[in-house]
Amino acid sequence: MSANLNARRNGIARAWDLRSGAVVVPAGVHVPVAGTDQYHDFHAHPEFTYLAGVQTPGAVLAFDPVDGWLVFAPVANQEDRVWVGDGESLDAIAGRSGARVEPLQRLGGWLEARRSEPLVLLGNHDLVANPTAYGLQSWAALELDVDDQRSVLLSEQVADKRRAKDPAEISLMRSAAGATAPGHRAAIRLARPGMTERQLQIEIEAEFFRAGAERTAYGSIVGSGPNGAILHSSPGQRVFADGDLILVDAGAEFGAYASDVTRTFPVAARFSGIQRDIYEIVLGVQERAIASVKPGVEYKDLHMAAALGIASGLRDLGILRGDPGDLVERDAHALFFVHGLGHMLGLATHDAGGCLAGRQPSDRFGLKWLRADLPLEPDYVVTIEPGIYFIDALLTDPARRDTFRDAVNWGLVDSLRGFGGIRIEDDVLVTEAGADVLSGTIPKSIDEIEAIRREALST
Ligand SMILES: [Mn+2]
Repeated sequence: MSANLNARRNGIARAWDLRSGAVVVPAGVHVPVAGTDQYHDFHAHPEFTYLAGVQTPGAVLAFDPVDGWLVFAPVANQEDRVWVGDGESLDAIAGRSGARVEPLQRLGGWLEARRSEPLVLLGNHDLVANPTAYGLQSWAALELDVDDQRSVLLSEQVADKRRAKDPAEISLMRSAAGATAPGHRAAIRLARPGMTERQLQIEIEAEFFRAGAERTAYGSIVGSGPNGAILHSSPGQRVFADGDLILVDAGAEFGAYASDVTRTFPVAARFSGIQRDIYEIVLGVQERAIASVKPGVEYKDLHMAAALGIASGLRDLGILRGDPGDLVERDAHALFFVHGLGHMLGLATHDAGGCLAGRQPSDRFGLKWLRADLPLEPDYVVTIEPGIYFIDALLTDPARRDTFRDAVNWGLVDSLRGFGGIRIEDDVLVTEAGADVLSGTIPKSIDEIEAIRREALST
């Protein structure tokens, strides 16, 4: 791993091509929970994790073109050792990272020696706001000149490199998806009428952790019945009823890498007629998008093809009216498919580098939540996650009802309010040949899901 990390850092240094100045990449520090003596769960800044290969709270990765790379890491004091233990030794950090490691106390001197040079600040900018947490007396006293423009440029260069995952990263992402699979299978198997969203969340996450997850990659979403139409619905005390759909969007994190998977299934042994019709539209759109993944394809074109598929499916069901191409042109499909087709995945769930530099997110209703706009290349990992939802906040908006008065069969739509939503999401590695679906072992065909539900409800 450390040889691989040295190659990664050398590649970044070549891309930066710095002739002068220095770069610091703080990991971030423990953030206190206000009003208590506890701390929020620590997440190292992804730029630090990517370049240092460790996730040490309070550490700073530093670089200058003469001395190369160096990690400054905190050394446990007596109080730390009493309450939380010794922590990882500097030698152990050096072993995992492959970089030279110095105690954090030397950071101030290292910075002072670079007082007259332009400084690039990447990673967590809390170093400036909270220098004492890194053992520095004061930021102002160091009289350093942070070059904001250069910092943005170098951060974009790191994001460029982060798009294509190297073999070590792909292996971690396979492990994350591998730990996610049993959680989703358990959800489809264990859901019962009378159970709450929260109870199902507990079963899902227990499977993630048993399968090796270090934590969940994001707050698990379990939306039953109408809650399925809330895109990020937090699992609560709602009780599953026989005719509900359950939407589960949950993923394990492994080695700091995320997985992000969604499945939707009925509480009953079978999808109802309209549930099946809409599920078939979403699944068809998702499978066609995955089949279209290959190097050179523009992600936005995949999104637009999915929008067209959803518009024509909803037109066939009599929910939308008119030519599907015109409906997409007017963003009528976005009343039901309001988010983007997916996003980059990696050290963050919505990973860095989703939009190519210079491409601005559109403010069009049908595109403003599209988080990826770039041509696909080998070793990118993206999610493919179309959905159809009946979202009260959009469907009861008088202005939208007026704009789309002729494009939508409002009588039919109003009869479907409370349906919830259907989303199907997989994690897709782009290969030379096309797509390698990292989460592909998780059931999603109607036959597979109904077979599991039938079996579950008969025992
Ligand atoms: Mn996602």
